[in-house]
Amino acid sequence: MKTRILSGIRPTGNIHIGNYLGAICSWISMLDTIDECFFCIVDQHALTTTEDSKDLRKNTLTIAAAYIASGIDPIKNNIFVQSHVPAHTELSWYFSCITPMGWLSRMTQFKDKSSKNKDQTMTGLFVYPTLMAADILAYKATHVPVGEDQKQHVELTRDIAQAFNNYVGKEIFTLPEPIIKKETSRIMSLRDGLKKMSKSDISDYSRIHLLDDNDTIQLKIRKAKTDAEPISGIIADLENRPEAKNLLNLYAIFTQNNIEKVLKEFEGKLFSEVKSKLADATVNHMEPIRLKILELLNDESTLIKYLKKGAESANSLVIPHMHEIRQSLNMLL
Ligand code: AQP
Repeated sequence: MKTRILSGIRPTGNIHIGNYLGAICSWISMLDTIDECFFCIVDQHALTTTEDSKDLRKNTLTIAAAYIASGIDPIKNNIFVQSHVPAHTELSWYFSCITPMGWLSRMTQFKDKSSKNKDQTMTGLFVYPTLMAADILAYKATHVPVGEDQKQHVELTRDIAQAFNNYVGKEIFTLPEPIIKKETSRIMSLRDGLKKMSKSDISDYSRIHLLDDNDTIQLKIRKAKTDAEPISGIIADLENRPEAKNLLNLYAIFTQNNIEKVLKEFEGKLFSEVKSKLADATVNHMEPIRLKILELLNDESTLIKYLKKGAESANSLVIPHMHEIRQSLNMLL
């Protein structure tokens, strides 16, 4: 069977190294082994947090530039904007008609994001997982690379696919497999090692943005929360030191080492030394990507051309799938 991946990032706020390592790098590691890759900028999902809509156009272009600058070739692969492919919202409606509300109420992300003001929580946030299921299943994607936080939504996508197949009495969808890379699946906040790095965290110092310049990266890492203990060479000792674990894990990723080797390098040393070396390694890795993003953003028309080409390929793949889906629902064609 042909392998196909579909994944995406919401164009909300500032894209950060959690998105880069947890999503984009994991996509890049699969480019040679997967037959077809579709990378989406999920602008309709961004509308679930309405405060982000004023910068939607700018953020959409920035995410597209980030994909390309990180190493995704827009000619060989398909980079496109969700709203340029109408099948996503159409299929999402069909799914919302066969998805029990109980399934959606159990989603951790919905519970977290709606807990502050239940009465003012928008319907879009509640049905977000049916749109995500449509994003994946419209393409009949076989694999979905995501960070740990999205695992529950991919599991729900599998349940929705199975429920739809049962409803129409036909194997329309195969169940997609989540792919979660252990080391990069959960990059933590620089201010709180128990919280994931996130675009919506109110503190800019909690994350490193892909557009942060070198001095800002150095400053954010210098200010990152740590403890006063020297580093022990034993992995198990990191379990109660989440901030230390996160910084050492980032150093291991950016220097392409394993955590055991990193612990040996810093055994008995203080965090000032880790931070200084981590800042240099982060700048070395991220600077060329930032410069490339800025260059791409300077040539908007080329960027838009890539996105239109991606949407054409996406539409030509999903149009026959949608025909088959409508037929399975006994709609008049
Ligand atoms: N901290 C993280 N570590 C590893 N992977 C992460 N991802 C997000 N944060 C981390 C992965 O990035 C992809 C796209 O995320 P998204 O923008 O679509 O939604 P998100 O998960 O809600 O991202 P943020 O940054 O946390 O945004 P806000 O704060 O707006 O909710 C996904 O594959 C995700 O796993």
